[in-house]
Amino acid sequence: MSPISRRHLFLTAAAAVLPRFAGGANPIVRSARPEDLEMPLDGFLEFLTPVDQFFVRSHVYAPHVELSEWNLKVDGIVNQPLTLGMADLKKLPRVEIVSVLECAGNGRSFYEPHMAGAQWKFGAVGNGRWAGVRLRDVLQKAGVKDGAKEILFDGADVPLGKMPDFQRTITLEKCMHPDTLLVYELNGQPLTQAHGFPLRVMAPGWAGDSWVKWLTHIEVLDHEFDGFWMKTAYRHPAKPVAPGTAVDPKDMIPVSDLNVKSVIASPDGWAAPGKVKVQGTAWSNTSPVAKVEVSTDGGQSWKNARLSGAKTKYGWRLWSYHWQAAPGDYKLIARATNEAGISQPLSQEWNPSGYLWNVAQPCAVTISNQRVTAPAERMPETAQPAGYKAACMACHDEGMMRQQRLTQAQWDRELNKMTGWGATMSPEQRAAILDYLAAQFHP
Ligand SMILES: Nc1nc2c(c(=O)[nH]1)N[C@H]1C(S)=C(S)[C@@H](COP(=O)(O)O)O[C@H]1N2
Ligand SMILES: [Mo]
Repeated sequence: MSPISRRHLFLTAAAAVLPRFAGGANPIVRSARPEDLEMPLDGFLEFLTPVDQFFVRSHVYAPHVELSEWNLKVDGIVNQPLTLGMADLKKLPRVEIVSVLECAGNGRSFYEPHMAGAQWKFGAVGNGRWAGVRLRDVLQKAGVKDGAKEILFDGADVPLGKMPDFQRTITLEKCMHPDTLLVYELNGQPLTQAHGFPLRVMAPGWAGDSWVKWLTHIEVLDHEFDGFWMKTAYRHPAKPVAPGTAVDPKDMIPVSDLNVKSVIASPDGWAAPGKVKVQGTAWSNTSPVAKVEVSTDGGQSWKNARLSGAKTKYGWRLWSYHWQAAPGDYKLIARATNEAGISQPLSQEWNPSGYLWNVAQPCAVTISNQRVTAPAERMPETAQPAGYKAACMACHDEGMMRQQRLTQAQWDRELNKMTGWGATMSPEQRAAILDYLAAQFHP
């Protein structure tokens, strides 16, 4: 097979029909410690995502910040370094923007072959009304000097073990955009601890990794930052690669803009025959959603869905389509297109870290008078090997591993990464832990 046709084969396989039933009212706990929570499918029925349903992605434990002791330092190549308290920030004009926040890794669990990382399905995304001040106003107060290249953001969170501190840079151009904010409120309430109290970055249209939480320090740089979370993590290939390829980070570019995307929230796997309301949300990057089309026959024919909910630049749209459904098994697909004319792809390009999943994803729905329910998830039962708890659970719980479906070779690489970040185990323990992980949490 030529490389081209082989790639096509893999791409088609990656877009295979997936069983649904990801629903449920409470956030789905991917990891309890540190906290990674996913919004259930029901969340795609709401215009604004309630704070207690909003997904949480924290690489480490959420720091407890006392507002009375907190301040924001602004320095680097500026005319006037600043130390600002919340009262100082609140003197600047207040700006409110509705925007989607989506993790770059949302949908990672659908990629084949699988890769390590939080195994999100649909809900590492939410739509919020954010309030705060323009980052530009703060930067102009400090006076950015000529030669500024990018801006570094750091939060109050402390790394686990020898893991590198979570620090991210954003281009000067995006920082100076009037819609890039430092926010202190979500949906009319002060940010909660999980979402970055008291202040976080809001970079609308860009993936969540740029939205640094618990912000304490802004540094204007005259060079490209070379920290781990910019130079190694959150990069994806500029050109397509074959699924499973190991790509050198230097041959990849940083993740920035989100992709145009839609999710079907309902029906979730099953509906009774008759009039069925197919509905969900659709969002994009800095180019708003223009239309959503729905297919009930696996992509052979398409109908326009009705868009509803407020039309904002960065928020998601609600959409719905009334379908007269006879008993049978169907493949439903929703496909969003943005104002720039970019549509969701019908097959997904693979990338090594599983970022920016946005294929128009077929979902299987059974129309029947007999209710169809989700199969129960099986949990591993084998006894844990010696040293496993001490080596791994010092920093995080087993939720981190339970989500993964990795090969022995991939687990071997994860163990190298973790020992590099401070996990300690003897060679015998390492061998037993590797066997256990590969046997329990495999593809
Ligand atoms: N300081 C800090 N900021 C952070 C993170 C983090 O671990 N530490 N996680 C980032 C990632 S990867 C995402 S997707 C978003 C998630 O924001 P949320 O938890 O409010 O949904 O926060 C970002 N900001
Ligand atoms: Mo993320």
